[in-house]
Amino acid sequence: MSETRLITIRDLEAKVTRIFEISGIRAETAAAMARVIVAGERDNCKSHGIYRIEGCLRVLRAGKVVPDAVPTLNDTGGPILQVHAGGGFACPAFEDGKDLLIDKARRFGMGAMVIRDCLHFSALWYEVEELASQGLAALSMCPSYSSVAPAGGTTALLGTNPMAFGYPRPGDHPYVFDFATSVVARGEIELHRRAGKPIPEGWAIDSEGQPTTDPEAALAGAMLPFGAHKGSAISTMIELLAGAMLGEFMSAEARDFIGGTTFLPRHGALILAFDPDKFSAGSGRDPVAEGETLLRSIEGQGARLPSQRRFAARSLSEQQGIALTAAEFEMLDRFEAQGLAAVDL
Ligand code: NDP
Ligand code: PYC
Repeated sequence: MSETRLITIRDLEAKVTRIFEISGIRAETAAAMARVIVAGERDNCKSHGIYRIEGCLRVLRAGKVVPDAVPTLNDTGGPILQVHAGGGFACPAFEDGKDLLIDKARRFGMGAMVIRDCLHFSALWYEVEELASQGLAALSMCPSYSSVAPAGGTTALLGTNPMAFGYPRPGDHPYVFDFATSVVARGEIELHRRAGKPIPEGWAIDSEGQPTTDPEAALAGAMLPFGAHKGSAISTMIELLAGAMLGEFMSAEARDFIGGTTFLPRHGALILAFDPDKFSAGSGRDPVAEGETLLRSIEGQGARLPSQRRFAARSLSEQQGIALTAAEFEMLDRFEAQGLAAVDL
């Protein structure tokens, strides 16, 4: 194990914000990106923590994302809110639209945020956790770029297509799960490649369609959906709901537009928020209390709830700071000193 040093959440956020600002990103976007990335690092979600900075700088350097895009809100008054990210990063678009989405969910019982033409590089739990913390149930999903073969197929067509769900809990962190519909996120395979470690069997096939444990061959071939045909169907649903239905790219078009899978993809995103009180109206039952009964029964069996590991990691980071390796500090210092010049295309 490499030795680690601690950095406070605040100091890491300031450092990551500076990296993005000196790389030409407008200040509000840089700050929003830093919040999301540092939240990933704080919660020990390494595949979407500071490791993602390099990918963001590379798309910037390649001119594949608009660094000064200002999200614009298109609210026609109904339950659907459209936020045009203008080819910029998704996180400021979500932040700018979030309050209106919450208002809509409270007013109509449900609200939908459609983010158009964005670059979504982050974990989705960040979005649903914010909404569930306001007492709403929430679902978030987006396509990615073709890197996953459908179950029974051999060629990358679907994206890693993540989906996250949040449900409020009284006096506690909300219930949140968030996963790629591939066996793992692509970032996880990339981290194995960098560490020179083989990937477990069952994650991917090579470009000949044969099972592989070589991360390089996996990245060149196709990842596999989780749960065979079931994950494949959920992934397909995400292509349809958050791609086709929105009039935004599906993963194949996103890959063609960006020119491969070496840069982060551009596409749309769909975030849904529901007010449990409005849905349960007239039932005489408390939807959050009912949910709590179930969640406690799960815990009562000794099973862990999704996000419990993450919340425990967060609590530790909040108490002691975030532990980073010397190599990670060196990477951050290099990015801070050199900006876009620190990354290769
Ligand atoms: P993981 O498999 O690491 O985790 C999936 C979920 O399952 C988490 O909520 C996790 O909670 C929970 N979990 C894990 N183990 C258990 C267990 N034993 N019991 C109960 N719950 C458990 O996630 P993935 O590798 O699939 O995805 C990682 C991230 O990648 C996600 O945040 C996703 O949003 C992101 N991603 C983003 C994409 C994008 O386009 N922006 C594309 C693809 C992925 P916990 O965290 O507490 O372990
Ligand atoms: O890890 O699969 C992934 C991913 C794609 C885009 C952002 N994360």
